[in-house]
Amino acid sequence: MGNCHTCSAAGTCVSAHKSTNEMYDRTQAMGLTTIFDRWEAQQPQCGFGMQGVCCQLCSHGPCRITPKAPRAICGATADTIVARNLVRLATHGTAAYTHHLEELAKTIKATAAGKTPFKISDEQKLRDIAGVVGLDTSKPADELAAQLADVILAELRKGADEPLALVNLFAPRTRIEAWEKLGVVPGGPLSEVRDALTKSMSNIDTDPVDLLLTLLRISIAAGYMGLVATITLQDILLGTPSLTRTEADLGVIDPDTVNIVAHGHVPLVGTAVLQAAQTEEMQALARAAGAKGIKVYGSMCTGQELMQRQATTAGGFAGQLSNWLSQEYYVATGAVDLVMMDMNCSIPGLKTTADRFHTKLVSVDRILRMEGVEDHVDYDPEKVAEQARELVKMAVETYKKRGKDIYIPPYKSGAVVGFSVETILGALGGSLDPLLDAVKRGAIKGIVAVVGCTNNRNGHDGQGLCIMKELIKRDILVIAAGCMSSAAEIEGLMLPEAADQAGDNLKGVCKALGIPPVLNFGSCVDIGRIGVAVTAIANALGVDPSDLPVAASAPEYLEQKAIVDGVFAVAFGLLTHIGPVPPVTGSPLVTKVLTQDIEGLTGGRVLVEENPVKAVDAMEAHINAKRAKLGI
Ligand code: XCC
Repeated sequence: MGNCHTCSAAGTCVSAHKSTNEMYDRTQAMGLTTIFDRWEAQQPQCGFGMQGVCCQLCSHGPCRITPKAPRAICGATADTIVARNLVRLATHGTAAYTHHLEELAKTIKATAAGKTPFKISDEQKLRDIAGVVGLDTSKPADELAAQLADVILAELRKGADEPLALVNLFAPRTRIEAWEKLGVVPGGPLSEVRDALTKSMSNIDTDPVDLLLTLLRISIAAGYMGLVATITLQDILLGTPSLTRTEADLGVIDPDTVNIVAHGHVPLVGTAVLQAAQTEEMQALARAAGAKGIKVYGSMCTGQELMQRQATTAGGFAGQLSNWLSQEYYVATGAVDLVMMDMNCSIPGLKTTADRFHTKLVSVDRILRMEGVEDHVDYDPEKVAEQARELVKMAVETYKKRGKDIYIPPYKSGAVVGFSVETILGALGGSLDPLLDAVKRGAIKGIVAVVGCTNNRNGHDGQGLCIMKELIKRDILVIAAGCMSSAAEIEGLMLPEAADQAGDNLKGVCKALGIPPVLNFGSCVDIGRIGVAVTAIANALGVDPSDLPVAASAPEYLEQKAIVDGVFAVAFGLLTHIGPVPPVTGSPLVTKVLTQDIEGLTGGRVLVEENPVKAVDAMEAHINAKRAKLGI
């Protein structure tokens, strides 16, 4: 993987990014233990866990499946244990998505009642979607928005036996037919979560095949509600992303300002803080404290959300710092005053680093708590304007305690962000045809969504970046979302100039359109936006998504939401590369179903390949086969 990494001056190469490598050297010199050290301390990791064949559900356990003990004490096989563990992971992910969606729906209702600092920012999308779900679109925007939020909340709470209307309204017809055949058209996600959790208790559903069908069901529920509905409501409230130029990497941190980081997934508090931070009253407070002003930065997915909506929200976003694996290192610059942690992906290790400096960690979501963190400003849509001011004031107070030990790695890159179906249509003059023509004539061989988390198993962002670079070299357009977006931004792959790293054909298309070869679709929730884009392309060509020269890759998947995303992509009909190897290899049946048999049922399958070039070989072969089948 050598040439995909940039080592620090000291030669440290824990990450694909120079900035993270330098910061790791700095934490080492300080005697601070951070994530890469804790990783080392955990090696070697348990082979049973890696294969998914450890069951701890009842007090007879833990049971581990071995050739000598091929069944658990209850009689469960490796197939049952692996499938059940997988369902539990996906259930967790789906549950988390419903929290994000519910917060948004409630915020829209409060906004419609004039009780928040937000406004309905994309009225066109509101009216379009309201029309699709059957609402009377002649109503005033606020009233309509409240009704739409009620529709979504009702969908969320539907029974498991009441098919989700959103699937019926938004999924390609051919997909619905495939899912109906399998009996996996889901009901309301909360009911699906309850059923899946109940089934995966000990001795309820012990049939691995039924558990895998449950996995599909819950992932489709998450796909249409957790992803598609969430991004739709988010666009309606905060604005559909539009093209913006921004900067990324730790070098964006300004040592002379009060620095606040929005960290997590739900961009509501972050947006309110962006607005508050720009008021003269707050800026004056910062100046009185000796700072030049206040800056709000992004981290992980909340950062992607804020960055892509600068035109519709308050603006004033100061840049994206990094992704999941680098959270301790931006704190270790010594120049971050306050981190607002919303929903998931705030690691407990952050507190140790924050304590070594002056940094204040604040949870801004009622479901997030961290050992040792005492400051909670739990998001309340009706109070968020005041909460935002309180957070900015906390940051100013903390700034006063900032020490002199500051090091900001001098690296940053520009990035063009804010791609979506709407911006692509806008850039192409209102029709997908120029893009489809480029695909048909082979200038764009295919499209791969490189999405999801970052993972140290193969080096921070190393796999993801290698895969993206290799794909564009082969004239395959990349769409990124989640922590993979940060990885690409930092390494300059989201600049139009990066077209020079693409194959000649893709380079020509990018230069003609002025776009980068890696398009930023935003956060991990924005995988829903990718689903919408693939649906639009499939509809325009009159084929099923599984017929398209398209694939997905989550090369560094990490957590439970990513599992759901991956399974949703497979249900959607896509070849889905997943790395590192998910904990299924202990089950011959689950491995075979997910990597082979399922293709005959949904058209998609999981591709497991840890070598990035070989993974790209397989995705390219898949794309070529789909092209041949389409006769293009
Ligand atoms: Fe978390 Fe979304 Fe994963 Fe990154 S990408 S590690 S979930 S922040 Ni979704």
